[in-house]
Amino acid sequence: MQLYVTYSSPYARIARVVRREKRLEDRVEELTALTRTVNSPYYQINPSGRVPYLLYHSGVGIEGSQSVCYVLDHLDGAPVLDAPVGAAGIEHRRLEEYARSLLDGVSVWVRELRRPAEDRSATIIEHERQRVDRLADFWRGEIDHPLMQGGLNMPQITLACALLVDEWYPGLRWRDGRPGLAAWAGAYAARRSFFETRPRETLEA
Ligand SMILES: N[C@@H](CCC(=O)N[C@@H](CS)C(=O)NCC(=O)O)C(=O)O
Repeated sequence: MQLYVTYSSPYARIARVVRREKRLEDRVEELTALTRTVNSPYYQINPSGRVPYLLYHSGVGIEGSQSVCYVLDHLDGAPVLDAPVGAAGIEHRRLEEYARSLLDGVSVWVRELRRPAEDRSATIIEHERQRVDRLADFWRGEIDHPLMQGGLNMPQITLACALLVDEWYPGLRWRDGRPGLAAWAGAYAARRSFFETRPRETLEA
């Protein structure tokens, strides 16, 4: 079984974290994909060209961090990441979606910064900067929620991967005035699964 990733994708990092948390290193090989490149050989493997992508039994693959993590979590027959049933399941989904909203926002922002300076949109960057600021305030208010403090789950992993995009790009500046949220993220950054998937470069504005 092969998990295709890039080292700079926060979506791929979610799957890379789950692979390590579930101790699947021997069953799931982690391979880097060449994305955003004309005629990349990766397009023969996953036509969408996106990561993460998991090639599982009989050569069938699945993409997307939520779906890939679902498969990884169920491989050992002892899933721990599924949303609970009932009201707690609604809370789980509400929080995961807000974490994903932050992740989508920072991803658009950082994607813009990776373009040559003359191709960047100041409007998009400012729109996403304001979204990140609002959502960081939202998370400052929700970070003590029992689902964000208890056993590891998808809302936690998704939020940690979104916030820790500032390991690539310190310019996100969500930590300013939010020491509780910074302490929460710091605990995840120190876990083996996050440490091993930390960025290998930083990006300046
Ligand atoms: N909704 C997807 C988003 C995945 C995604 O956008 N991945 C980006 C990397 S951050 C990608 O593969 N981009 C390559 C491309 O757009 O060609 C998920 O949750 O995994």
